[in-house]
Amino acid sequence: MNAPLPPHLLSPQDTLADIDPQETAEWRDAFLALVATEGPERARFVLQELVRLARTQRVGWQPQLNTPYVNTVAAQAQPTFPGDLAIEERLASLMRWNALAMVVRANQAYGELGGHIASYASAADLFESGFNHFFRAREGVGEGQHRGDLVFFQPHSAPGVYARAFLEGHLTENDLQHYRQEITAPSAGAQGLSSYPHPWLMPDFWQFPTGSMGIGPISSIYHARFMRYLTHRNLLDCTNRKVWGVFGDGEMDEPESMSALTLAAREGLDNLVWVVNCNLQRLDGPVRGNGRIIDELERLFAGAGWNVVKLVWGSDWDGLFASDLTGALVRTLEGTVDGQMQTFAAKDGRFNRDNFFGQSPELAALAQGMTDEQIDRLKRGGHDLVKIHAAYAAAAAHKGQPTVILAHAKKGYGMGTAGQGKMTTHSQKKLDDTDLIEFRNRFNLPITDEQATSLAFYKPAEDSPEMQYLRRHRQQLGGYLPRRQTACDVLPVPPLASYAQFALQADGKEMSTTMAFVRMLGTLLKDATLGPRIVPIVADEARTFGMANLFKQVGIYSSVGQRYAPEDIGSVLSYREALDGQILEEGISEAGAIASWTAAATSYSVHGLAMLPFYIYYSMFGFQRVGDAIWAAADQRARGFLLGATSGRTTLGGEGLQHQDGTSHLVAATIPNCKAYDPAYAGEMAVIIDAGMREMVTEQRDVFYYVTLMNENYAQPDLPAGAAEGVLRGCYVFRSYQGNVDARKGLISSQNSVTLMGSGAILTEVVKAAEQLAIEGLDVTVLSVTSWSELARDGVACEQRALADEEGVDPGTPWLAAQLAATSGPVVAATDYVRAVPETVRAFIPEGRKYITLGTDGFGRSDTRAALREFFGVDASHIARVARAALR
Ligand SMILES: Cc1ncc(C[n+]2csc(CCOP(=O)(O)OP(=O)(O)O)c2C)c(N)n1
Ligand SMILES: [Mg+2]
Repeated sequence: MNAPLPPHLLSPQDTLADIDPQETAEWRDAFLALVATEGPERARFVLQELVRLARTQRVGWQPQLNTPYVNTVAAQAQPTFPGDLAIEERLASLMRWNALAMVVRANQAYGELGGHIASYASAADLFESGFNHFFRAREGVGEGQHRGDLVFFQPHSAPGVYARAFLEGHLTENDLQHYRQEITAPSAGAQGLSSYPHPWLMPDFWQFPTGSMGIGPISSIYHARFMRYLTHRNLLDCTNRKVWGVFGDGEMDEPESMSALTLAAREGLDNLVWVVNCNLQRLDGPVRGNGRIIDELERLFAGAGWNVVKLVWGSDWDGLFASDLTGALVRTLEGTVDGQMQTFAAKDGRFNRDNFFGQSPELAALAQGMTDEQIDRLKRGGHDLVKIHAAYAAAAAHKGQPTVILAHAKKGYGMGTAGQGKMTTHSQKKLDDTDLIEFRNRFNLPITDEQATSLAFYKPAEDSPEMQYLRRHRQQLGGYLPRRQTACDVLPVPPLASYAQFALQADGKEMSTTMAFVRMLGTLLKDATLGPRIVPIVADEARTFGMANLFKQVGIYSSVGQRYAPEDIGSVLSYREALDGQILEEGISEAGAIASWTAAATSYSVHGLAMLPFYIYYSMFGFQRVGDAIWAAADQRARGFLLGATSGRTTLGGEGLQHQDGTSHLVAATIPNCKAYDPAYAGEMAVIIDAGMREMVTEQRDVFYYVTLMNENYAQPDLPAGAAEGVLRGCYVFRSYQGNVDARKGLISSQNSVTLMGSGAILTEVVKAAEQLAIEGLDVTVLSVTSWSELARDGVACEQRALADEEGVDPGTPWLAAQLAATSGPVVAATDYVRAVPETVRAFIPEGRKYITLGTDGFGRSDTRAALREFFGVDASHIARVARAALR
């Protein structure tokens, strides 16, 4: 029945044979005597000395990262349970029931709605322990008030969180009836409950969007680190606050889940606790059917430097382990792989007596005193409130390291033959009458057969001991949770001219928009009020973008200061790390940097302290590389700047196919609260940054800005008077060129005007094309497009209003159409992005005007800018050629 672990999962010493048992016994006895007489500290010393000797003798000994397959907190070391166990168990049962009823009801009504029962069924006790004893809510943002813990909830266990909010009185029965029906709920006077935690959809409730596996875990690490940053920079004392994350064992397979473990350990984030619900199953089947996920995660986390607390067995196993004098029980468990353990979970007590305890006479003897029912009810650690509390308490008290609690559970716990431990349990959302009554019995729910089969929600009387207990415990922990709050300070933004005059009146000076941005940022950082709230973030590219001067100016954040003399110590650009350093240098981890940005960009809500992050990166490694994380940040209502530098497919010259971004503006346009700009000139960029800052930290709107920057140096004109509105709305008339009168006489076509539009670096090619065409006798108007997506949104909004045809509502004219109204001739648009970007505004080109788009479709490649622009057909001569052709 039990398969031993495969050899590659064993450490080298596991495979060694005992060739002299008598000698082994002597060593063993000597060691046990040492522990007994001298105590564990002395024993540890001697072991360490032996290890040192083994290493000097090159015996090839390696430490084992796995501890035995039992609880880390020994029964004797458990603190007294500080609650009323019976009440908490009843409460957990009620949460289970209401969560189950919510999902099954929704699916009875509309079979397509989906939802999950089995995950929360396995996690209910893990959630409840947190709610009753550990998760601190925000009391307020005043002096001395606790600002609350951060809790990341496993997304598909959301029904459990709704069930609790229902008992706490924050959601109504009507709301529960509209689980997964956000759109239709309001017409029934209810709040629709989103499928997963979505701050965008439930802005007063959910804080952290976790629906996409892996993003919750990495985000929780960077949020915990950001709390340290706020503390060390003396902006906000976060020392007594924690970040809790409840995640699935399957979710640990996501690269994002794992990628920042060493950062958490390196930074000593003892304000971070992960609870990994090791129910041994994911969606399709076992997480590690042929191994043990708890062992694997223990090795991984321990190796990464985390404190690991294994929560494997419930209290009723304590007696079994104590009676197991031969060690047969632990040995058998360690020889049982998860796939088998899942089968044991799915079967009844009788099966387990025969097939688990029946494996050896020693085990059979252990089970002798138990009925089949008792065997069936033997709890895994993740279902035992006392053991969970002990593990959480150990985690909360642990200093110097983040903690992971590996909680062993049964998926679909209590769903009986309908779902517990079943391969298909993840997606089960229907239960028949017998299953419902069995569930009721299993958890002693105070409901009738009729209530059970009709899936009646159950709420005890307000003055019942359960409800009083629930309220009292939450009061002691500062209030209810999750609750998303937005009260924060309003930050003033300095006048634009005070930091960007050089850009607004550039007077033809050559510079790149990246250089202009960095210069503006350097000045903004000096602003007494806003400056300290700015969070510059880089992913090992500060030098690429000419930001090295900021190292010295504001320092790089380091939780340990700088413990070395930097090689470039005498330089004005010296690499300076400091405890109160301001720059977050995330190394080569765009996933980490975007998580860091999200933490800063949501600080206004998570901490009640407005911060303003500027994350500057290679634009290719943003929406394309970590697009889902940006989507989650949008869901979390982030406010901040993303700066896609070296943007476009032809401005980056030699870097080639995997560095040249031709699509980020296309993706950015799909995110409703992202305002994306592709300015050509420093003056335009300055106006955009100014407006963005005001919108986000002064007016406090839930938008974020994506601004692309280039590294190409060219002459920067003054921002034309009155252009600011157009810059923000998406375009303005940059310049008009009168066709050369002599040349005009020679033109064959009767049409002699053309309109050119361009954005970003390609605007310079458009301008050159316009100059050429004017020499040839054409009248040319050039529109500088700063945002295709804003133009498209504005156009669509006008179109929608026109279609709605509501009385008294003026649909308005799309901004683009209005700008083009004063121009004539065919319209040619060129960008450094795929043609689909300028295509988004085709509908708003005035009727009868030809519209031709040029872009950089296809893979990028390396060559000079000139060669690339010619290759993609976005250089001046091609633009001019197309304009001429359009006139024919
Ligand atoms: C990025 C991503 N991929 C896939 C999914 C779909 N999905 C949701 S839950 C789940 C299985 C989760 O298993 P586990 O983490 O073990 O949680 P459990 O339900 O077992 O507690 C999957 C595949 C998702 N939400 N996000
Ligand atoms: Mg699982």
